[in-house]
Amino acid sequence: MRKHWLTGTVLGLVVWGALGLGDAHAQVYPVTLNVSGGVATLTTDLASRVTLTLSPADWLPSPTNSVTITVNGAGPGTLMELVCPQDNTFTTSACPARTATDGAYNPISAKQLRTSAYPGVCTNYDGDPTKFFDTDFTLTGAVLNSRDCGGMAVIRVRNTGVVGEPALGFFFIVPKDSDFDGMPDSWEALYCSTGNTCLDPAEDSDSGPGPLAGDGIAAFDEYRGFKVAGQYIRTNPRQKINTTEKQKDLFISLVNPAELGATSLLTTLPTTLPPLASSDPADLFLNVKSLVSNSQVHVLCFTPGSTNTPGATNRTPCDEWVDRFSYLTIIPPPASAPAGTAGIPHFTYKAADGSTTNIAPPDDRQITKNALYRVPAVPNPKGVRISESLDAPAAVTLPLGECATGPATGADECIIYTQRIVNDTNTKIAGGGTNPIVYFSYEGGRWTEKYRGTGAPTDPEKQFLRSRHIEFILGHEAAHAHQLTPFYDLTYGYHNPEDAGDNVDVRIMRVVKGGLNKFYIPRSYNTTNQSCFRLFPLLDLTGTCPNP
Ligand SMILES: [Ca+2]
Ligand SMILES: [Ca+2]
Ligand SMILES: [Ca+2]
Repeated sequence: MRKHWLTGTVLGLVVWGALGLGDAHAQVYPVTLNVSGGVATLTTDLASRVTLTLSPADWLPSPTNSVTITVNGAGPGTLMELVCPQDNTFTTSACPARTATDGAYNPISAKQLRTSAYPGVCTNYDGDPTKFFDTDFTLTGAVLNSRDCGGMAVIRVRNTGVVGEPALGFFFIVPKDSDFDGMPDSWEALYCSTGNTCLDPAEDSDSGPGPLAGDGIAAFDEYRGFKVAGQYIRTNPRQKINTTEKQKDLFISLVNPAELGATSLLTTLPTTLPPLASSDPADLFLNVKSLVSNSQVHVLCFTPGSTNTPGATNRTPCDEWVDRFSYLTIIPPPASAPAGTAGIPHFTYKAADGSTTNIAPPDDRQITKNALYRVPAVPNPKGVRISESLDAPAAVTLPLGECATGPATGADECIIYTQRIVNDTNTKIAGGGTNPIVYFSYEGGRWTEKYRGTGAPTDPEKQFLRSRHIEFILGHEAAHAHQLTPFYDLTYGYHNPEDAGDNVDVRIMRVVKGGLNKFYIPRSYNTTNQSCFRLFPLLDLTGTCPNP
């Protein structure tokens, strides 16, 4: 299909430039693609009179995000078209609809100067199957509209009024991508000490924490980005300058509640958590975020204070990763079991074909369904799922959380028993009678008093302690998903003693002493545990971390 419109009839749709009087670096120059011996190289015509200017100049695509293109140096007869993935097709609007038989289209691997049609919408996002193979852009006059997180548009400008115009017209890559690897100059420049061509699209060289590089997500797919809690983000593929910066990205999802018909306690606890000081913020995931820097913990499909992907047979699954979870049941212990015996968690999943299973399907929790560059060592990186259970038998010796100590790519599932945590906290509060509450967190290598009450415990103080305890258990179980335990202790198992001040301490410490009811609740992981952080199973060669 070839569509044309003449400048004279739709002049208003083109934004005319001022003959390239702006900053030359902001201009996009036409490129010619040459393929020799299977190697594609671009020739950029820096002498071209015809260039493009983008507004905004540093624009990067994300769904429904658009950029206005100005043609500079154009003469009469200018026509701007989108080069479609299909052979020899150009359009001034939308490329023909693509179907499963077309398949995805990556112009970089195809070594062709055409617009991309990457699978899905973002690296992770799988919510709209009708967009799975769509061309990543449409054109409306001079406005290029993105339908993808990180697509590559190729624009052709025909300009018969310019002397020496190439026979096929001028071809431009938008956003500008000087080395034709799918990652725009402006994004690569964020990570390059000089220039903008330092990244390899297939590389996975994120550093820290821990000695193992990589997070299972290739640089291109980190550029293309993710839909996280409804927002489109790009992640950091490697450090630039700050060598202490942590780069690996951790994806986590909370199901609250996981049981059918249950009412989540997390819809109120985090939002009513009283900040004791502005420097001591309330955040359900704060403990987990101490593992990697705050900005690299991505909580999928999460709205604070709401139910998030609650368990229900007909629920709408979280559409930001492959989520096969359906609901959780706790099978009660037999009547003959000793008091305090825990029930057995029983997960139900719904596989891709709609069948029900009690074993997590292999693709469950996959966070890179649409990845273009699979990392060979980690072809299917997974996120962590934490399920909230409201199970609360009378006994208080039951676990407050559970997580398989398998690797993050295994079939592990984490549970936090919020009602048990609340009950346990209440018991500890009641155990101190009317003694004032004192709260400590572990900071700078020692327990630090953060708050001291002045009388009998108040409701906000009680709520605060419940919330801190839930934060601790959530961080504790997430740690087990990543095996952040440096050793197996005969007394404490895969934990530290309760006074170590780490998120994998066996439990929080509570001491009634000197007329005070003292709560010691860790909020972070120690450096030893951080050094064991991994996102996928690899044998630990240092001997200081547990092997998968
Ligand atoms: Ca590039
Ligand atoms: Ca990476
Ligand atoms: Ca990363």
